Amino acid sequence: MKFGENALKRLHILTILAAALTFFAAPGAALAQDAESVDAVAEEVAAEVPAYEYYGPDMIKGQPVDGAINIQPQYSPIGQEGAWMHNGILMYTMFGISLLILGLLLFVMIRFNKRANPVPSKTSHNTLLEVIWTGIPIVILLVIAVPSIALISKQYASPPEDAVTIKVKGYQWYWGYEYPDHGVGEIISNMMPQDEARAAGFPAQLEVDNRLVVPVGVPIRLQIIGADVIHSFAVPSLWTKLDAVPGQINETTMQVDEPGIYYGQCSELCGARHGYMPIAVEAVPMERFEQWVAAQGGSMPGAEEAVAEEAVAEEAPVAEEAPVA
Ligand SMILES: [Cu+2]
Repeated sequence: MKFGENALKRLHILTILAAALTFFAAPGAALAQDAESVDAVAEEVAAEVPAYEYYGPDMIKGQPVDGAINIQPQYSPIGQEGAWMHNGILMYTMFGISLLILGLLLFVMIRFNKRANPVPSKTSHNTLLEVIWTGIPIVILLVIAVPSIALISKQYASPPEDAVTIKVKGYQWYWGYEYPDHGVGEIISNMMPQDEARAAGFPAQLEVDNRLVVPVGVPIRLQIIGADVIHSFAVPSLWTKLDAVPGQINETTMQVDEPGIYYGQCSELCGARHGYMPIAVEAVPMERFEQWVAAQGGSMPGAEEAVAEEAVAEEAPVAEEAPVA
């Protein structure tokens, strides 16, 4: 029967078509499902990671003020020590010596002028006096040298093993900050346009678009290098200053005591826009630093394994549910 044959053929073709459809559609459906779950996870992650907001101008610390005479306030352990060296030892020593010299000059001018002392003494040597005026300066220099050399050696001490590593790169004319421990690639930090900075309450020519965010209270290993010419990474209120030399990594330890914004500048004449490559350090508590790292798409060292374990634990019940659906 012709009709029956045709019907059979049609049925056959339909079966093949259906099979083909199933074959092609099934993986498609699976993919779609995967894409959906990936989207869901991404959304979940985005919901968990709030966008990081930089500190406002109320957090600016360690800025120089008008009419001050000492070095600006220090916010690091080594800076405290440096400030003590300057304010507690050097300033008193300089002041004392200056007063002594001024007193001696006035005494000589009054006591030994032509009217008060018409017949001058012919003395040319006085052993005791000579020993005193050689001995006292030696003692003064020794008193200064001991804490001074100790301070220098501390400034150049290697950072401890567990320090947070940040690579600082000086460019003509901006800075790059990279966080290899946290999987955060280089962040470019440019000066904020001056009118924009002023409008937001920040000091012009010191504020930047992306700050160098660091955790407080822990040592930070700064690995400093120049990309093109010699720059110098300097933040006075954190007692940090080191040249950024092309082809050579210079290492120093920085530690910030308190959360805040600390400003610095490139301190090596590096070209036309040398004066326009400021440094802004934003020191934050560790939880906030973790937030910032997450907002950059990085993760805390050791966190990746924990996340992987969690993911495995979460996936298991989903696999059990799948056949039911
Ligand atoms: Cu520079």
